[in-house]
Amino acid sequence: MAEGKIVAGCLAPHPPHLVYADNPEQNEAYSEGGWETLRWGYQRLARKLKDIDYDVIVIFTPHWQTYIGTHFLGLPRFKSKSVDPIFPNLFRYNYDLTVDVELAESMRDEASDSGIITKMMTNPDFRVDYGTITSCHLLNPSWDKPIVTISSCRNTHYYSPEVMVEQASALGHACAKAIEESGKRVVLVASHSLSHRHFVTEAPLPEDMSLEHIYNHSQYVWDMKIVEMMREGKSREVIDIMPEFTEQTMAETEGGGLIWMMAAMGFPEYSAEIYGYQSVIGTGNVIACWDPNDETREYVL
Ligand code: 2X7
Ligand code: FE2
Repeated sequence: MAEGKIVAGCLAPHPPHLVYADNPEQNEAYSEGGWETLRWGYQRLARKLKDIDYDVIVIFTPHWQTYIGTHFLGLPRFKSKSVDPIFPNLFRYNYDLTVDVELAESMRDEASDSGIITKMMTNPDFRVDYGTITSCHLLNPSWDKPIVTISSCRNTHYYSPEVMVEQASALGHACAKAIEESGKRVVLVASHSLSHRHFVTEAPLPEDMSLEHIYNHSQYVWDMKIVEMMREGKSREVIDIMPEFTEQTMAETEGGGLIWMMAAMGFPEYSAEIYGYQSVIGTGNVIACWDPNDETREYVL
């Protein structure tokens, strides 16, 4: 059996506003559009992924928060309605997704062997979080690949951002080992925004783009610094300054997704492809992809 491998790693923010703005048939709310810079960037990345031969998407989400260990989706199918707890007006999405349980269990076993507390989610009524649904929908709207969702253990809050770097890196190494042994071709997804201070009052019409803007200049400068380092292939350095970035900008990196993905990919030294940056209710969102294949890696934006 050929060795399994990670064929792409995507930083894929999940504001439910982006699904709302797309008006897919699965979502009950109706919009007049909005946030095109991000949505068009996602469409371009989704087209790239269509041309990549892969078996499964493995996604790490900060909106499945677990306090004791890391959990993995552990049943072959989950079907329900996902309602965003903060924005039920925007996001009531009927999903029906399949899970690669074999890979989920192997990642769990490797993580457990490396000392991480783990658990499989085998409750058939479990409602999959909107981070998973939003990022997966935007990267693969046809939902024709199985997924594995990995929860975010609350290390940053329980301990510190530094402990999160250690724990999420260990999890990344364990997942990479399981992927290698699986023989499968895998797309990794870190589902989150960058800076995360946000508005506290919603606009009367959520998609009114005349009211959308970055929260403040210093958040924006931090985000641009991180994006620049991604472009320069400085992924190790991005993770090194992550504790400070997370604290200064309340960043959603606190959940560990990007740390996990960079560790699993061996801290790439090549440029990340950048597909777009835009604010959603003031939060900073970049869509980026690390393509390990020198022949297909592009300069996108
Ligand atoms: O979960 C989110 C997010 N990360 C960013 C923006 C808006 C809403 O929800
Ligand atoms: Fe979020």
